[in-house]
Amino acid sequence: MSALASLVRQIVAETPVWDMHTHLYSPRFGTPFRGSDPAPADPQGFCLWGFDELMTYHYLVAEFFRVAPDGMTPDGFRKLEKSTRADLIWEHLFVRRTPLSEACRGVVTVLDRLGYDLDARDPATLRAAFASRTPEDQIDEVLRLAGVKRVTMTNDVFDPLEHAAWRDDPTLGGDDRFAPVLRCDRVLNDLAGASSQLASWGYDVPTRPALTAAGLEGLRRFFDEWIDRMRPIYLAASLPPEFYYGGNDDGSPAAAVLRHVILPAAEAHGLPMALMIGVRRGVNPALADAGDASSNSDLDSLTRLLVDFPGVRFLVTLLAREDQHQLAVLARKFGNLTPFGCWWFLNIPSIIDEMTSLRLELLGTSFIPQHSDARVLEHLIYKWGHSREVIADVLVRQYEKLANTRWPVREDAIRADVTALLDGNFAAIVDAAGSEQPAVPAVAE
Ligand code: RAT
Ligand code: ZN
Repeated sequence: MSALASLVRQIVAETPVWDMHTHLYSPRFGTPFRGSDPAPADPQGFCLWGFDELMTYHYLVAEFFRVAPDGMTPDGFRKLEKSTRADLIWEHLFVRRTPLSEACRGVVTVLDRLGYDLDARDPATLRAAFASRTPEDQIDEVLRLAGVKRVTMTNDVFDPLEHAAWRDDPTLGGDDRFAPVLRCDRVLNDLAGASSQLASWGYDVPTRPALTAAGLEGLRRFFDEWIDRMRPIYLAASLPPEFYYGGNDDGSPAAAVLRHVILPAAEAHGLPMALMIGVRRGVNPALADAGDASSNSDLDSLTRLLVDFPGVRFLVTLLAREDQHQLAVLARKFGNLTPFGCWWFLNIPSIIDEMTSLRLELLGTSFIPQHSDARVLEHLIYKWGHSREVIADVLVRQYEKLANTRWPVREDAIRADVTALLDGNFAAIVDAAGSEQPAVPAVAE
């Protein structure tokens, strides 16, 4: 390996990351597993860690159902104890087969980095290794091993349990290691359902039709109140492939709510808006959260949003591999668009390599190459470990091409580039948005 290649690899390996999209929660949200900590577990808790959570991750559930024993149905599987489900997945994906898929290899990386027994065929040995830790010890150890300085949560304001938790304790977002994000899928994808939910929580939102001026104003008041309560660092939503925004009020309720409520709220509060487009939910409903797939998105709709809302910073990730080039081209045209991450089914080394190369070639370092989407704390170890290797490969190739000219490729420049990619670009977007924070205009009555 050349000296330049090893320097780049070392810098990528040691630069701290701000993980801009995860489904992790701080321990303030309670944890269903306390390991060796004698405090009582909270079965409804959101902070997930440990062997059983790792094994029952929906990525692995989907893979398990390709090889599950005859007669095992998703419904029957869900009714089993979590530890029984974990044992089954371990048996079928790790003992009877070699763990070659990315999600399986990820578990192996986690066990390896934590120093647990890789020869163990008995899941009880591994379960006990995790159980010897407390949640706080594990958080410290995982953040250290993953080189992650801060994670970003996904706080679903329409999830009844999470909604209740924030109502009871508005300081939930106060753990600096876990930044809050207000996620609002439901109001975009099921407006009628979201409106009746809000009405049942006592908000003055007509249940149907919600798209009157009064309904939109009621929704806006709800968002203003919850932005003040949660203090999110950005607003976020995932959208289906067929999401269409025509720049007028002829389209779907989702387009109207974005146009009249969410994007104006983002602008008024100085918050970026993350859009994750291209998920086709529930193609196999029996598999529940393991049953989603992807399809191509309408980039013309995204273009119209960028034209109509130049004052909003958009963080965008798309689920279809085929859309990635067009997204990068669009980012060359709009400074308020930052492509981020290799989302979900794209978070595999071969595609991270392809996407990071094309983004680097079209955008220089002005993008965010990766987020983890971790749902279980220990995921951070493999998602970042594997991604860092690929990001380093891509950078080495590009720096070596430069170094083959007489351009001096210096260590301080490499450090600055890598810091921008893994932390600084996102921090700048969030900070810039935060520092703008214009006064929130009163909603017209
Ligand atoms: O990657 C995932 O874990 C998915 O289940 C989704 O949560 C997706 O990332 C999302 O945020 O909607
Ligand atoms: Zn996610």
